[in-house]
Amino acid sequence: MSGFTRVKKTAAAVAATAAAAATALIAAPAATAAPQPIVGGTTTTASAYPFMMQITDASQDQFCGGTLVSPTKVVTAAHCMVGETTSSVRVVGGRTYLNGTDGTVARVSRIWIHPGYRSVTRGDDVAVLTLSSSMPYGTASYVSPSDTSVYAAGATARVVGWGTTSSGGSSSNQLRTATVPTVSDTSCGSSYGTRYVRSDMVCAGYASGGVDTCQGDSGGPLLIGGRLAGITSWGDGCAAAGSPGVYTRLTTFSAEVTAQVSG
Ligand code: 4AZ
Repeated sequence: MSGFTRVKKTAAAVAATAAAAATALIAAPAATAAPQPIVGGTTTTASAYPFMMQITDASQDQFCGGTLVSPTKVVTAAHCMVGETTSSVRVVGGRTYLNGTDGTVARVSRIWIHPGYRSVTRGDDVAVLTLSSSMPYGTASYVSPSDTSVYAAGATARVVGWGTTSSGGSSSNQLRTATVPTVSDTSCGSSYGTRYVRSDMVCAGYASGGVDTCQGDSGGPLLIGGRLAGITSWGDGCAAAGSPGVYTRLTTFSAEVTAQVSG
């Protein structure tokens, strides 16, 4: 794995690593990053994104994001759940701030990790948690298997999370959101080579970088047209030109997710 690849699920203990200067701008989308204070983006609230869940340890320390898709089901990344047990994790809804004590805390009764999951760069980075109690918050709808057109290059996607606001930086106490354009398979393949698995992944970000998900955003949503279309998965660093964020391509896993949500 590249030394720049960041897949840690916690914001803590990530060594600051200077991003390599991009040597080429590949199939640059016309759009450039809007000047904004995740990396880039703006603060938001749990009320604005009621389906946005904190995945925490038993002490309610957040290490990943998740998306509430039914009152008792949360979609997140497989890599967030490696080594976790139903006793070790909690799901927190309705909490805008990492240091808040408001909202609703649920225990987890079942963890489904995609059976094919091996590592983020090999795909299958999806998991579904079953909660022991219902979350009293609005749910997100998610893409159907046939909705593959949502990923058309340049589509506006929204990301949400409490992750670090720079590569190797600190987590955001307040929930943040940003928009990023989807990137073509050809362009993302040029960035990442064989680590980009077209069937299982989709990339998003500006050619010039500047706006991206980062450490601690993993497991959280990539929303397109207001629906869950991706899961924050990996990337080489954060917000660097030529290294877009990589997300789980949810259309590929939609039927399997539905089987878990229904079952
Ligand atoms: C992470 O470690 C992570 N820039 C999330 C997103 C990206 C990189 C790392 C993409 O949670």
